[in-house]
Amino acid sequence: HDTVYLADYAPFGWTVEEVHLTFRLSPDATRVTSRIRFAPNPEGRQDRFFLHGEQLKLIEAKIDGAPVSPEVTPRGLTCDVPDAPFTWEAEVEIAPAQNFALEGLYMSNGMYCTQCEAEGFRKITYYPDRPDVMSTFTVRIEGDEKVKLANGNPVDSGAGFAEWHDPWPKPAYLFALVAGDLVNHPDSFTTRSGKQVELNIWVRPGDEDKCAFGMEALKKSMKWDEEVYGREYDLDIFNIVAVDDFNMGAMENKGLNIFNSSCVLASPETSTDANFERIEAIIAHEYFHNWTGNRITCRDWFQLCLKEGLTVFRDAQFTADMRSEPVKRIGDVIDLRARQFREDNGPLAHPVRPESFQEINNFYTATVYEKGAEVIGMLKRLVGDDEYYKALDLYFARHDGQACTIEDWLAVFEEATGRDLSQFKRWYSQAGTPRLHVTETWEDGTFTLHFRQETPATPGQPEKQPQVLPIEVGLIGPNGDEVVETTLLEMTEAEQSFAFTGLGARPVPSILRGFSAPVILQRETDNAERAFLMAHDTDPYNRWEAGRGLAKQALMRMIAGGAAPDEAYLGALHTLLSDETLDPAFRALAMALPSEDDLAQTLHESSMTPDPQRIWEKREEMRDAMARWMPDLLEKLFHAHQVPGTYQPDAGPAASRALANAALSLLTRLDGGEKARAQYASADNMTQQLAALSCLLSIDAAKGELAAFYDHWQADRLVIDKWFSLQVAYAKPAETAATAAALVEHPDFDMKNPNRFRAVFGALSMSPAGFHHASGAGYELLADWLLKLDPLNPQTTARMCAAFQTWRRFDADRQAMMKTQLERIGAQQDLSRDTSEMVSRILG
Ligand code: B3K
Ligand code: ZN
Repeated sequence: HDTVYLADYAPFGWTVEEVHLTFRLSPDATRVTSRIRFAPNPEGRQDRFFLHGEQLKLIEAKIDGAPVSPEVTPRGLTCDVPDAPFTWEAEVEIAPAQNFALEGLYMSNGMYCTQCEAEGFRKITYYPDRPDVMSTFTVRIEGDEKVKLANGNPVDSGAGFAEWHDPWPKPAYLFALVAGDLVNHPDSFTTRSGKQVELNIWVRPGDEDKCAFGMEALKKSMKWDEEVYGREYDLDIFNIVAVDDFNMGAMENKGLNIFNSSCVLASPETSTDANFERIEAIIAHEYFHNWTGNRITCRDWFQLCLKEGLTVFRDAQFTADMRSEPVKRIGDVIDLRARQFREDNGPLAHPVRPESFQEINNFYTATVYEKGAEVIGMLKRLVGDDEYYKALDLYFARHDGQACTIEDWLAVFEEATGRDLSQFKRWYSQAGTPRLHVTETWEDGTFTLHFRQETPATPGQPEKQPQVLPIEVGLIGPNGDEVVETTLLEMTEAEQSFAFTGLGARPVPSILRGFSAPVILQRETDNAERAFLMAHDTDPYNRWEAGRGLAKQALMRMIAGGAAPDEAYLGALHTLLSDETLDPAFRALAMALPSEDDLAQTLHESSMTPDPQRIWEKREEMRDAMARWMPDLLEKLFHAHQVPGTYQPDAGPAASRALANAALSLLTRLDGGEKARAQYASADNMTQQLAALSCLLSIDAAKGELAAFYDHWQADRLVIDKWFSLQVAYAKPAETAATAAALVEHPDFDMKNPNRFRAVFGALSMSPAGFHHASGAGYELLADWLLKLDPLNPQTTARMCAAFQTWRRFDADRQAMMKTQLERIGAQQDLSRDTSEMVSRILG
């Protein structure tokens, strides 16, 4: 398969002035006719006129009305064209009902829908399918479906047709079309300049009662973007459509966002608090793309973080404003460490702006998204809030309507702030997680922090240069009072020291407050100091971090040294949990132990070989100890944080439920599931029901409830996804693979539906002790099913191959078994480009 390089970028030789498309819908033979006005591009002449096109049947092509015979290959066509503006017309036939890759035009439960990002438009018609080619689109849809939608504003409709016009020039990846017998949840929004916008969420009949929350989230997002970034919506209508078969979360198509139904449909009975929070965030994310992504898009796919990093950063700001800022930050750091650090420290490591790829869909990663957002956060910390918004205003003013690069983005910041960002730019080009070592000295009232940074080699990048690290630091005096408030240290050298003078006594430093840079902090410290910070730090993030450090130390000593659960940790946790002034959501987070994978990663960092089974057992032992150490407190928390009255998904009641349910999961270890069973029986919302069911599953006492749950919810596909995944997630490690293998025999298992496939196999690969069970059954089962899925849906297959990315961490037996499975996948005839690239990168 061919590799594409950033260094090879060249503009397309023609500009596109306008695009007219007509769709005559039919499941097995949809006809798409295009009329496209091309003109030679003064900024980049090319000799050969090439249009992308894949899996298309070309019926006819014309230039300025005269038939032509282009040279057609499986990747596209070339044609002789005049050296002047011309009109290209083509008719192609496609088969949406046969499209299981869910890219291009496909069908889901009888409805037509599209997914074009990154390179799916070429499966709809011949076109320069690259983000720097922008044009207005007019779309006519012909078919009997009740509802026919496309981008932009509606211009005309009648018996069997609808016409849409999108006045904003856009790249083809933002094209969308939906047609089906859908029903809508309507509303409207008046922008701050007084423009009335029609809003709709379109769903399958029967899902109408699951739209209200998403609609509120949309209106809040629209208002927030006006208030915080000064960005108004720019069309007469904004449509969201829920689709059951979808490869990812959602897609920001101009004026017509398409959502995985799991990321928009919500009701108290069927969705958990976590679902509600995620839905609110994804709706915001896709809406925010209207400015950061659509109005200003990417010049090429290497610049993906330009829109994704920034939009993730914006949706995180939104969630922090709607809910709790520290809780959002802590949750994001947990995810970053779990997914991005894992990627950055293994064979899949790549820069936030990659420099080559075979299949761009493989680069919609935690690094591009989440580390990309961290980079924006660091920039904001370095320049300060005022300068940040000044730079953003300049970005929107200067680049509106353009397809841009990271260079354009940084130039705007340099100009708005007068800073030189050339060193900062390394965050975009250097892969790998920097290690930040710190030591301290104390002399004559001066406290000095000595930092040393170092980034390990990553594939293709043996040597690393020092990066700009914004390090936020505060100092706490021995009596627990803060003596130096949060101060931003700007580290630019490989080694650098910062002194704080005039102090009366040696302080305790609180370093990397708010997780101000995505690094691994390496510092010799003891538990007394951690407990001190856990009690006194004014920075809630570092207060949590201190507790996590204590828990991690305790677990590491149990795993590596056979120690008993640390009473100092249990005592400190008891103190923190008893503090009723602390946000219950914060306390619930403090109660969660570092994940199995986090511990495996840490062991590996310290040159030890993680044993997934032992990690699992020691975490279980610690949780038993927690339950036995504080039964009265847990009982008290459980009762004090019950939420009376009608279920509300807001942050306040959700936080109470999180704490009560965290207590319940420990209490279940003591009471044989009595309280959990009672909660299950009386629950009137999915949060409480699922929490109780999980508790019962964790002690293997959920047989009756599991069957009742299925009977009750069997008609609700999103709830049944939960039913599938919980059983795998809570199986004992020796039974995880067998549980998954049994579930795929269930009549409701459908490998073609990505949500269902992920419910089973995502849960398998995210249960470390089960997936890495010494028998190798987990590896083999996953490989079997990835091989089955690849011919149908390469994107989802490739993504799930990442389960094997940590293979080199483990012992020789496990390594050999994983390598065997990776090689087995790699050897499959006609393996997709997506999966083959992933397998070869993982094998290294
Ligand atoms: N931009 C889309 C992701 C497209 C993924 C293509 N494989 C959703 C988002 O980030 O908002
Ligand atoms: Zn996005």
